[in-house]
Amino acid sequence: MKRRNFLRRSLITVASLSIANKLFADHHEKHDQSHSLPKLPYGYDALEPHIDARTMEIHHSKHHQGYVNKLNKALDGLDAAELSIEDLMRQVHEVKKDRRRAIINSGGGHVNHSLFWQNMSPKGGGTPKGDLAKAIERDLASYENFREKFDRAATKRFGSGWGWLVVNGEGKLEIYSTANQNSPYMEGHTPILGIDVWEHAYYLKYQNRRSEYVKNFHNVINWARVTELYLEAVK
Ligand code: MN3
Repeated sequence: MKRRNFLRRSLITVASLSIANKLFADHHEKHDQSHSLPKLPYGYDALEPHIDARTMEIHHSKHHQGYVNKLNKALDGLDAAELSIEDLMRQVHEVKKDRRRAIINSGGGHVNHSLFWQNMSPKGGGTPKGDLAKAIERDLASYENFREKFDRAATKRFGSGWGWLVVNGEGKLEIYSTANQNSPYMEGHTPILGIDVWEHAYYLKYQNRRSEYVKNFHNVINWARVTELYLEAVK
């Protein structure tokens, strides 16, 4: 009888522990996993003349590294440190309130830049093909309309932020911009193409001419990779 009670109490404890939201919990062991700066898939000068080497070097090695460092610090001691960066941003509303803003800023900075580097290639440019081209025609009427809307979102975003092509919750393409480092994952969307319109992304070469930077970004878009990301998102 005694043994049965003990067993029941143990089961209740296990059940309530597994119900407790992991993201709220403090974690007292040292995490081996921490987020790290992804290697660029090309050289700093590979996107010249559209994106200059000095901008790429500072942007990747200083700005993105800075977001990664701040993210690891903000996650220190939280179970949320074990989530992938995409899952972390999807669930960031559940993170402890005193850490949430820091994790939105630094985690958003990490996930947004990680996508941005993949979105560009020295062999980029041209127009989307295949399934993505069909989806653009289905959801955004035409490539020309996509381009006009995307450029407008990126150019008109006041202050710092990002212009996006995303797959929304219904599997449809959408274009919009976000402020600061806010990520489309926070809205339950999957970003597949993003343009960084913080001044640090273009100021050395373009100064105040953001629209010229946005126009030239199209010369380096890696549509093959964007198409892969689209197919993964709608799978
Ligand atoms: Mn940036």
